[in-house]
Amino acid sequence: MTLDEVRRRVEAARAEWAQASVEVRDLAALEALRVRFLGRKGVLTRLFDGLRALPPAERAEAGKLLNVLKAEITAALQARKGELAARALAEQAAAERYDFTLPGRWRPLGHLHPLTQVRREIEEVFLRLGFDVATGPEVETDYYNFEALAIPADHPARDDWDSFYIDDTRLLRTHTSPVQIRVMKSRKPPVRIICPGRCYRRDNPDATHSPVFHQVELLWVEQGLTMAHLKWVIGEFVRAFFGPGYEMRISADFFPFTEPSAQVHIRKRPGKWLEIMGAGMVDPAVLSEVGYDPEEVTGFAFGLGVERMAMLRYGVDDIRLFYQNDLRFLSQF
Ligand code: 2NL
Repeated sequence: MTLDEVRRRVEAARAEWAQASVEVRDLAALEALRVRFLGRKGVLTRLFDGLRALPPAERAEAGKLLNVLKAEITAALQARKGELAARALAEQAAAERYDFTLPGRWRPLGHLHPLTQVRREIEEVFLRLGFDVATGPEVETDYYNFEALAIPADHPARDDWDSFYIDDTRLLRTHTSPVQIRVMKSRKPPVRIICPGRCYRRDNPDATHSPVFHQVELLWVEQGLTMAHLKWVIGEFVRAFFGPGYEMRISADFFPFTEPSAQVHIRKRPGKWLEIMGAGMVDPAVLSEVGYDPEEVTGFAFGLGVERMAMLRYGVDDIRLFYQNDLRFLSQF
């Protein structure tokens, strides 16, 4: 080995580097190039190893040449690495850029069932009027569901509440009136309550009947209450729930637990009369049964169907729609 030979090899290595380095497109390729030239078995390492074959007098000169090339390559690698890293970052930023003007992805949002919405609305009307909400069991006894309400076992009126019996004495309540019986038996007058809840009757389902349905009953017992108070409360409800501009009509009806009994219709002129509830003055026999003195206090009650209120409010013509859980129907509320 001679100094001239070292010069030729250094020039060859420089040319090889110049050509290879322009082809580098990414950091991985750059690293491969670094290993190829500066690695343990790299081009330069082999050249440095070759110095040992030179006469000592020429080693320093040859070593300088190699060190210059090594410095060139090291500097070039450093510069190129910076360039490629900056470019990679810019490409990543461009790929991940957010477009804040794009519309968001639609997420279905749940809401309360229309019957729950209507029930709560009815509750709020009466809560504002000073009534408390009372609830009770859906599995009731004969006594609370019928007898305390003056509907004895052999009474033909029981047929009006054709019921689901569990055994000889227990049944699914056919109305929420038993809740009122329970409350009256546990409190002294005055009593001002509403009793919302699920009820059951053995009806074949059709557009206006469902074996499961919901009621809100109201009860006010106090000294000196008359039909005039009943009419006032119902009028307040009609205005709050249906809005202003309704006429109200009260006519005679019959329920075993009220005397007199009434049915209530409303209409918006021009329009037809719509029945919204049954009502009446609590029968003295019912007051006595719960331990109240009918000479001391009077009371009135009414019962309305939540489904019926929802149907009137929203123009729904088939009660079964509330129980089919079809989102095409439910999502409209
Ligand atoms: C209707 C009729 C009504 C009552 C419910 C009642 C409860 C007690 C005493 C007296 Cl504890 N009455 N409730 C009174 C009249 C009518 O409901 O057709 N509802 C849908």
